[in-house]
Amino acid sequence: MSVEEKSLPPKLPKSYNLESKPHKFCPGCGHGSVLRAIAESIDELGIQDRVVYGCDIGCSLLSWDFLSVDTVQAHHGRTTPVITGAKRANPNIVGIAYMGDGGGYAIGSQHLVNAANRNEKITLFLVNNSNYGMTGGQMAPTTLPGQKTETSPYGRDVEDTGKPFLGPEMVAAVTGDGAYVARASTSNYIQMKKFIKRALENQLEGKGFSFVEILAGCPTNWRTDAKDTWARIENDMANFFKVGEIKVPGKEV
Ligand SMILES: Cc1ncc(C[n+]2csc(CCOP(=O)(O)OP(=O)(O)O)c2C)c(N)n1
Ligand code: SF4
Repeated sequence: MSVEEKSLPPKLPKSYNLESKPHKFCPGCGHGSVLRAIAESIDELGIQDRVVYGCDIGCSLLSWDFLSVDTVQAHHGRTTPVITGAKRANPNIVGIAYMGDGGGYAIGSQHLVNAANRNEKITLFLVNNSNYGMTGGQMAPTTLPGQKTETSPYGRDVEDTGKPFLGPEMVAAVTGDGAYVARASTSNYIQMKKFIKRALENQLEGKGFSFVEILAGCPTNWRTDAKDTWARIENDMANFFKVGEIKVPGKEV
């Protein structure tokens, strides 16, 4: 019996587009596990036919054919108003906007601020890998103090460039009642999936804006091996960006 015959087939989410697998992300990239958690949550909630998924500019756009759901791709941060428009036109859809920290917190940040302020009933997942991944690892609003990137070769100087941007904390401050806000990490898959599923449930219950930032690795631009990628997410990033639920409807957190 060959190795293939003896191996169990991988158990893949039903909402995956199998034709686009293996996916296009670099080995060890955090986008893959975030998208898997989104796909598993879609399956468990039975919403595959209702999802309208929007991906942004940046490595997130490599997910344009990742899922077998209705998909649209938009410019930096504009994914948020595009999905807002789809949801307002048809409130029965489940609108998901997916983007990186460059798209959400820098180049298209105005869209995040205003959608959050209006408490739009959509769900936004933002992957924070502390740099601009797709364009070769430039400094992003989330780059850690002292972190070396292509545009901060001596390490980020916060006196000069400001402190790393705290997205979920900002969203929690500007959203009204009914919003769900959390920060997750790819280093804790079970918790990450729980927050992702809750953010989708919050939209299904019609409560308010739902936002999850996810700490993730970009080993290609960080130039890290598996061990150092993990250590940076679990130690350096999680020490600065506090992981947990920040705003939950009807609950003090
Ligand atoms: C207005 C504008 N400025 C710059 C670019 C070039 N650009 C394309 S992707 C990208 C970085 C995206 O980084 P991020 O949103 O953090 O996503 P990641 O690739 O890290 O997942 C940039 C700067 C662009 N496409 N449009
Ligand atoms: S460049 Fe970074 S964010 Fe983009 S696919 Fe590769 S590891 Fe992922």
